Amino acid sequence: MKVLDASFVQGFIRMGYDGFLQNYHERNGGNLSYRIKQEEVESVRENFTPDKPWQPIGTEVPQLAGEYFMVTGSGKYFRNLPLDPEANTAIIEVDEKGENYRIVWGLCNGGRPTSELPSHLMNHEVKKRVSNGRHRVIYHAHPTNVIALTFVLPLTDEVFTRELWEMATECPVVFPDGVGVVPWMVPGGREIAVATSRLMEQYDVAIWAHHGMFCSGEDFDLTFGLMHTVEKAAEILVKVLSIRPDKLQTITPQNFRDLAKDFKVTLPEKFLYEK
Ligand code: 2HA
Ligand code: ZN
Repeated sequence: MKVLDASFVQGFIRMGYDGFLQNYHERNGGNLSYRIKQEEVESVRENFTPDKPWQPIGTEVPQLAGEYFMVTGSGKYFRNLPLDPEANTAIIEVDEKGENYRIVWGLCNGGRPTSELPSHLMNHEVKKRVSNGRHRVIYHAHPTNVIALTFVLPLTDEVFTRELWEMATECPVVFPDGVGVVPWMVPGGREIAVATSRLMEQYDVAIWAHHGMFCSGEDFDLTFGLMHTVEKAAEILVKVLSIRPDKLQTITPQNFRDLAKDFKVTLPEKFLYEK
């Protein structure tokens, strides 16, 4: 099968372009990666040209040895994804040590995988383990309202989770584990990758202060939907804070406990503190 005919490739391109349409990806902002299933690798392997040099990942991901990923390209624009997927994305293979990668398809006009490859692969490694292999998608975007909130809320998991949960009844059901927050750090390297992947042990969402957000999920719909839900809650909060600094009424800790019971989710008590 041609790579572009594979449904995982079509899903990848559609998700990326949907992110552009939501204004999550100005210029070359954001990046997306998908841990390809073994049968999907086999279905497109005839197109691979594994003659490119191995390159250092910049960190170690031994639990991803031998795995293949579809990734967006460094400096590439999500806006251009559907026009030329082969120039803007790549399929990469991780070596047997989990220290190097090589491009086996794509980036046909040259280039490298996403500058955030260390964060993507370290997040994949954690999520593969804690989800028993179910999570396959890591998505980084620059959603406006989440970024705005990192200037006005304390940068703690507890405050971000609670404030976002209060903005829409669906939120604690969609991200019951909450969200983690990484203080401002230099992007692109191992240090921010380590900090983010630590949060991914507990959460499916990590917010990067003054930068953007990472989401993890099982498939393209769930992961895009998670980014969309968190950013929509952030948009409501920005509007509420803009109208008046204090809420007249909200969803209370007891409301959350009642919701958790009926919707059969566990909401950690650390987020249900008295204000
Ligand atoms: O430009 O979003 O974090 C890509 C990025 C880097
Ligand atoms: Zn970014």
